[in-house]
Amino acid sequence: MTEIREGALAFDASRMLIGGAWSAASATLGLEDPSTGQEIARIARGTPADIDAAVRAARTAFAGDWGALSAAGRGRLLSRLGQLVAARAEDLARLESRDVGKPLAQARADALALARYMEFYGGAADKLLGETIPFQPGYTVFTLREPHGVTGHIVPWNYPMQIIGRSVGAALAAGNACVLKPAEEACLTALAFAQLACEAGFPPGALNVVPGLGKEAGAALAAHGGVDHISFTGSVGVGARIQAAAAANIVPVTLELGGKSPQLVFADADLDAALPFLVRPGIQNAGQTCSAASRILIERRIFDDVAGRMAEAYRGLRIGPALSDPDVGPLVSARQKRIVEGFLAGLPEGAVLARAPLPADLPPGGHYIAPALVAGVDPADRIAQDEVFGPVQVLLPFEDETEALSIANGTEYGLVAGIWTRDGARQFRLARKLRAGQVFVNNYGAGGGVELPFGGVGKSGHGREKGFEALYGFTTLKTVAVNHG
Ligand code: TXE
Repeated sequence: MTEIREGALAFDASRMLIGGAWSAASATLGLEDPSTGQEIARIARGTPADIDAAVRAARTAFAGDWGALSAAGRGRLLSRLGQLVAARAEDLARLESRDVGKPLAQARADALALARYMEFYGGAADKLLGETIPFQPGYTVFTLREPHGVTGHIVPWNYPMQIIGRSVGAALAAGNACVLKPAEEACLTALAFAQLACEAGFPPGALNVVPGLGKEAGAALAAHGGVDHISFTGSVGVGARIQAAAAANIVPVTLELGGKSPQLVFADADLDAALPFLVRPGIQNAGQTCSAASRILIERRIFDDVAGRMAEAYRGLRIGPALSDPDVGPLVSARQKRIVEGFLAGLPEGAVLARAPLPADLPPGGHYIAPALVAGVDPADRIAQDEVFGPVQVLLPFEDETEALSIANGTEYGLVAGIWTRDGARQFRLARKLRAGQVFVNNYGAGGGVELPFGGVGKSGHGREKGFEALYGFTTLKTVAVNHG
């Protein structure tokens, strides 16, 4: 038993939500505060049997009370859940901050995004329309958007609230019953969210949460024959395994994997406006963001100017424990820190242009790393090709638009791209030619708007989450042809 208290939130972190009941697990795992390295809770180590029970509970809900609700009824429940999340946003933010090591202001934005996802998908639930199709005389043909049934959601530790909001929110709005497997590194807000869903009045089994290890609970969920759709956010390697497991059951998957997202800065850009958008998406959540702007491509004649401004911004970054609301908190784990340090250790002499200062009084057990700005490397080098998932940005010069495009499109990934230019024709030209699931012109991320469909191409994955588009992925289309001739 581990009692977690944060403001008005209080729950036993070692339990799982299965079929509306908070069950004890046969074993537990330690959950660490990345800011201090201290254990903050024991969480359930869900087993394949627990996953099986959760999938069965979801199926029962889908065939029963949850499946019988009208679309408007589902929407009302989601809206009510959104209000509960909004009312506890500060508590949820503090919980996320402790669990993920995320600076408090960033965790607050995530909590508000979770509320906003519930509001958006609550409003969208009864607006998912089919169509009528002109056909032969004597026929009426129409389509129905139907839920898959039971959906599995395997989420990572970097943005638990945001990812649960966009994936579980859309799946529930479309009428699916969900089984959620949060990450072993961070799952407190998933449990708090589930508690609020119970409070909002969701029928038992509509949402089930089974924490546990990826290779145990996660693998069991991906391979379960009773799951009709899998939504996964995480690494490319595990994504490939999820897709293979789903292939064995012939079920669709949505994969949101990594990225090596570029921003292209042209000499005619408004640099004052661009600067915060160049730095922030590189160091936000200590760079542990799938859409991190990890490559900054700069037109050669302004390279030194932009590099100098970014270096200055890096030297001013405040690093500290997450709840002290620094610019950059710790990495999530000792393992993640080792991965990032491994990348930096492999750099040629002099490639680090600037590093943020690490304060001397950081808690000794925390997983802190000084953000690093890298330059003078080749676009084909590992640091410019692979996802680092830490506060490291690579600066690369280009001569002209053709070279910029070739560097930008020259990785296996295709998640996000940013363009900074005042030239309107170039904006449209590049927006079409960049290989990415989303392109931002003279901004980066558009404030994370929940309305904007999100997903990747290439090794960044496939399928779309967020926005109305996500609802299509969480439904299957039925065509009905009535012969009344
Ligand atoms: O990811 P994993 P990790 C990338 C990033 C990072 C790397 C490793 O580059 O450095 O992945 O991070 C569950 N079957 N991203 O190890 O292992 C696991 O329990 C089923 C990018 O944390 O992919 C967790 O819930 N599930 C990314 C989730 O998968 C399994 C976010 C993610 O863990 C499983 C995170 C298995 N065999 C990491 N193995 C993004 N796109 O934002 C693990 N899991």
